[in-house]
Amino acid sequence: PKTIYLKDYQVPEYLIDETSLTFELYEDHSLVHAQLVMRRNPEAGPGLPLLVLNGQNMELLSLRLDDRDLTAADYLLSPSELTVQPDSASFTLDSTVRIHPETNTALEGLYKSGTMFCTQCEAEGFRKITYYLDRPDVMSSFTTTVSADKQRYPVLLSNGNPIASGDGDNGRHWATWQDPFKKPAYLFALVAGDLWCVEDTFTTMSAREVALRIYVEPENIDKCQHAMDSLKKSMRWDEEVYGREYDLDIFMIVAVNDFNMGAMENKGLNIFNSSAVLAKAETATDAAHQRIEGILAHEYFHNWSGNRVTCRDWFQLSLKEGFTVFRDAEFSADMNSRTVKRIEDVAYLRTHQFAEDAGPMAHPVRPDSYMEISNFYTLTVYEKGAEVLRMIHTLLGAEAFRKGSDLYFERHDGQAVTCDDFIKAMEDASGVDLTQFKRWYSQAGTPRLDVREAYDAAAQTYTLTFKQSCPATPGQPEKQPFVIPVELGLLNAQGVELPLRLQGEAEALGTSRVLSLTEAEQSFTFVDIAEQPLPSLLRGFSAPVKLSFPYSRDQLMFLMQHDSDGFNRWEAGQQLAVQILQELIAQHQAGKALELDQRLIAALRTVLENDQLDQAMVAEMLSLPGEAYLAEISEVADVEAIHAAREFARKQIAAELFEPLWARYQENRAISRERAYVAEAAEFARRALQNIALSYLMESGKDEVLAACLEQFEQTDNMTERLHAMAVLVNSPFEAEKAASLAKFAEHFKDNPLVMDQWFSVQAGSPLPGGLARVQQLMQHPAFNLKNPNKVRALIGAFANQNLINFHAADGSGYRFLADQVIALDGFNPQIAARQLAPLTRWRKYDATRQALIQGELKRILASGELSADVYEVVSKSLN
Ligand code: HT7
Ligand code: ZN
Repeated sequence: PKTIYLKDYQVPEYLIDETSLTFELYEDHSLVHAQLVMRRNPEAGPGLPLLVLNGQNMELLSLRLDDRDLTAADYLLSPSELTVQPDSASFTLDSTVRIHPETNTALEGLYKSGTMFCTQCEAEGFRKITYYLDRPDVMSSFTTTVSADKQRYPVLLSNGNPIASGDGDNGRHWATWQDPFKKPAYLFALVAGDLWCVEDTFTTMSAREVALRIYVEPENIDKCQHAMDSLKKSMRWDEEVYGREYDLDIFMIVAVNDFNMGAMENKGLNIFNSSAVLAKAETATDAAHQRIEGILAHEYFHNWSGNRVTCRDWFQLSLKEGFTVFRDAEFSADMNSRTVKRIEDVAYLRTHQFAEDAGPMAHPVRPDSYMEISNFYTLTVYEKGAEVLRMIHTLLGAEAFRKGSDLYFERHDGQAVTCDDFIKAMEDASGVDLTQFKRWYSQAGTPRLDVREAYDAAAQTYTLTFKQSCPATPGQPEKQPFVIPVELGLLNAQGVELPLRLQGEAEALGTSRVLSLTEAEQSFTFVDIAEQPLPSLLRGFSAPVKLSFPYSRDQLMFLMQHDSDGFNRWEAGQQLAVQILQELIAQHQAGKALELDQRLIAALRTVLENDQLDQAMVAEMLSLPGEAYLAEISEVADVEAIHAAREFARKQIAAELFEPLWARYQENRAISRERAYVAEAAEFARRALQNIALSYLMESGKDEVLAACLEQFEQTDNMTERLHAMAVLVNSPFEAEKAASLAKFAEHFKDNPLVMDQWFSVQAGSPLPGGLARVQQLMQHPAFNLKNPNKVRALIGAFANQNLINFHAADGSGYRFLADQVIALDGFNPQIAARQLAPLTRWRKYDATRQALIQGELKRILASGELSADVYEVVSKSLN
């Protein structure tokens, strides 16, 4: 495969003003007729160069240029392009192609999910539907007619508004849709199926009524209400917070079972993985409800950040994805607990994106090159991209940021633009120069920030010195200093926050403020500091960096109790736990008996006994840093020592804090028994605490806890309680109860694929010995299907990403298994195959033996035959 470079970008030679498509869908093939009204792009210069259209996996049946039928002598056909010589600056090109959605297992382009036809065109799927200029800077208006058998496919959908429909011959029917907004081909969508829909309306801020429809297979019609509520909340929030109004008369969502990602923001016709839409108390957990709310918002917000203003090229992906993730995170923070949302996002970023940034696939938020763009829908582009937006928000303040986003949407409505255009709008609206800040878009790697303090009692000054550095990443040996916003406060010995006045300032500016670091090393001196303070640094995780300050354990315990910043209270607890777990890891490695620093117990006891604290915060503070995070922050990750240390700490906590945990569990379980399930923040918080308490309590092995767990499993109206009870049983030594609960659950939910995904994941994630054998056995289960991405993620993905102790088995069996699955998957779904590779790309983190075993598997994949560009890119870069 060849590498594409950002520096080679050129404007398109031709433009497509109007696109008229006709689809004839049949069981054994489909026909696509495309009429493209085209013209020479005036920005591309003079002359009439060759017109090169993208197209793959299709059979060209006819081609016509204006009124002239073209024969094979008039065009050039390759496996990926169709080349034609236009003879005037404006022309119409008509083509008819035959394609095979019924055998399209890659789930890209037009394909079948069950009995339904659907599409996925981002990033480059449209070229598998018809010959086209399949690039985001070619924007066209689309009119689409779909025809299919009426009985099998009573519902025929595409983008925009329905303008005509009717019956045809042989039991067929048709519908025509017109999208008034110009869009790139990646936002095209088509759906045909036997679907039911839940309907509602939304009245926009300018009093227009919009029809809302969620289409699902008939058996899922009872699981749409949460998605509909989330959609309406998102629409209102985007009006209130960003002044963005929906623009068509109808907004449709379709749920499909076979989908490579979470969802897709096609104009007016979003297509969702069914796991990102369907929820009701009995079948979806609280986490699933919250994920659905977030994804609904994300896709809806794309209508402006992505669709009305889109990307010039795929290097600019974070322009829409980073911005939209930032928008959806703020939405979720407003709908639920802001601090808890931030904690969850930061924990995820630090565990997974930091690992990506430190590995062989590390790339900037705006990559410079790629072989296969599907590989760049990454945590860096999405999550780090959102952090970059958050930093702009922090540096500019909410008001100027809003002015900047208003200017951006106004200035670029209907255009395909770059990250520079976005930054320019922010600069113009705020007057802030973001030139140096833009390094966040071009430099990969996670910056390190080392902080030291100096207190001068005589002068009553307190100086913080920040030293930033960033490790080398592929192709980037040296880095220039970043702009790093550090929000901080200073606490005195009573935990009171001090007024913050920097040397040279006339007066103090509050007790929490943002310092903007711009140099490799920089000092800030605060004046009027009467006693040695304790700094609370990087509040709210104001920048995606690895901060290091030599806190003692006692200081961390103090911050846990007194910091006014909720995020930093949690962070202090995490740092305390990390220090103590690292000590246990070292003890394990030295062959010593493990001994837990009792300060961890004392700190958690205080948290558990604090009834003023939000229950969701209590649950978060009780959660020890995960094994994957402990691996990420290790020089060399010793999976056995990490697992042993964490398990030991959990057991100790359970033993020492049994009473307060039991009290918290019982009080919440009693409430759960009395109340019907409600999907709202306070209840999520309550159940989160109830469930984490149960996990610890089960470590005790006591009969009364087992009885409580079984009672929760049996006597509940919701999946949050049932699944968690089953999960803790699965991880327990109670073999009979474990087998019985798994069997009962599977029998009850065998016809619900999304619930069975959870059943697979719980077992795949169990750290008990024999993990690989269990996963291999589960792959034979009738509910498992390697062709379905959700099943792959639920079983293979959960094993490789969440079950470190089994996946990293010293004999390399986990690696061999994953490599086998990647090779198999690559034969029919390259995107999913490449995504499963992530854990193998991290080989440098492990000991020499494991490094050799993983490299061996990567080489075996490389030698296994003809690979897709997707898998080839990840494997070859990982071995470099
Ligand atoms: N913008 C969407 C990206 C997407 C995608 C990309 C590659 C392959 C399949 C895909 N499905 C959806 C999703 C989003 O960020 O909203
Ligand atoms: Zn997105």
